[in-house]
Amino acid sequence: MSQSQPASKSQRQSAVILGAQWGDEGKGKIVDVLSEKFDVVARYAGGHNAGHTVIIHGRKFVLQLIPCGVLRPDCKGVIGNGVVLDPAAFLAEVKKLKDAGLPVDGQLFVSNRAQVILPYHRMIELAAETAPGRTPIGTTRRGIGPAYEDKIHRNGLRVADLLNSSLLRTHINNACHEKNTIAHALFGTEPLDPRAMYEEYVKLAEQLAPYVTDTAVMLNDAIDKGQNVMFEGAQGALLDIDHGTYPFVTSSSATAGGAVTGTGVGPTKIGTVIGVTKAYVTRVGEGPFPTEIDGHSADLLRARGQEYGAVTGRPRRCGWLDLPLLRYSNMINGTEWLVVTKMDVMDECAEIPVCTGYKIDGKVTDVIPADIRGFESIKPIYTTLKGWNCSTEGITEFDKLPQLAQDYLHFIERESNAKIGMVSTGPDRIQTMTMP
Ligand code: 2SA
Ligand code: MG
Repeated sequence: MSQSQPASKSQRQSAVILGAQWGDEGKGKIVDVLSEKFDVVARYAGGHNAGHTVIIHGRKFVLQLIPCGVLRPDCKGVIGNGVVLDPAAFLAEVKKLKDAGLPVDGQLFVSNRAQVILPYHRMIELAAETAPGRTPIGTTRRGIGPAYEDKIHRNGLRVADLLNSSLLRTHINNACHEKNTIAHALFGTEPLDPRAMYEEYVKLAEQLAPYVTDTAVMLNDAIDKGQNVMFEGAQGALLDIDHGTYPFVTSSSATAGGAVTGTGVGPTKIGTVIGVTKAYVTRVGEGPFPTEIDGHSADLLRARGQEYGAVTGRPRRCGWLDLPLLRYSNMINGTEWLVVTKMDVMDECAEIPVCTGYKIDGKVTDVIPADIRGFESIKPIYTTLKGWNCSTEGITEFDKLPQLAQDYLHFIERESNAKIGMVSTGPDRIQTMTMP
């Protein structure tokens, strides 16, 4: 294993931490563990479609929108401009944290330039996902895609605009007119009432206002003062709108580049990139998955790993580790460090196949197809490693892992072009090891 560790406070380094696969790699827990070394944690993409589960001393927290850093009293949380914010979901999450006794006020900040999700975004997504003739993506139905559509179409409502009541009224009136007409014509959807929507959102705006600030200024000031900022990714690299398995992706920049555009901090100020990968792979929603398995092995991984959507409760599809995709993810993100999670979930696997390459049309290749048809013709090439067949749960030192588990990690490190900095052996904060 590598000699040094991922960004420590003494190195004065900011870092992007993101999912290297299709999301649900266990980023929430890792962000929480690493946030001890950071002064600020900032979300830069996605919205309340993310489900970050953190277990602290047996107590479970599921955060969808708020960065995991707020679970540490001395760490600030920022929702950057690249996020799409549902004000009602945000305030409900704030309430949940306050009810759990966590101090949120004065510690949590929302970008004035973040885009707002409104009820018609959900209405349109729901209608489109279920409309005959459309390919369903298997979205979380939170209105994420339609909110980003409006942003790129220069038709969105930003948090700063939400706080301006006359602008809000005009925006809601115009948008409802347009969206109601389109949704009714295309999908026969019942219209939404703009007046009721305005009344609701003007109240939400009032409650949101104390959290709103220019977070780009705040983050740059923090870094200039020598503080460490962690940029917390949502979803995963393979769900990125540009680099993922399009069209079966989310609508934001889940890769490292999104940290720059989604917060207003330039790339020269970000020190490193940490990718989080499971010891196997899962995916929720539709789309290609070359190493997907079913039957007993899939059931075992799903049951041991509790592989169900944190937001929607959907069972996640399971498969073996896909090294061509991990190498691709490491390349597009410039990943320096890997964190391998859920090692303990593999404890009962007698054998562990790992995909080391692809065969497409009879040719061995490491190229990731750009199109879905290309993905469908992949025949994964597997190397089968021996399982360790004993419990690794809660082990916190690399040397105490069974030799075969150490071999598995060495294999991943050698084949993935990134250094393993940390390994997780259970859901709790303390079930984590840093490499020697
Ligand atoms: P969307 O709602 O527009 O972002 O959906 C588009 C695709 O992105 C996938 N997606 C996710 N994949 C894994 N985890 C996510 N978060 C939740 C979780 C999901 C859940 O942590 O478990 O609870 O189901 C997430 N969010 C979006 C989605 O499945 C679509 O394939
Ligand atoms: Mg998740």
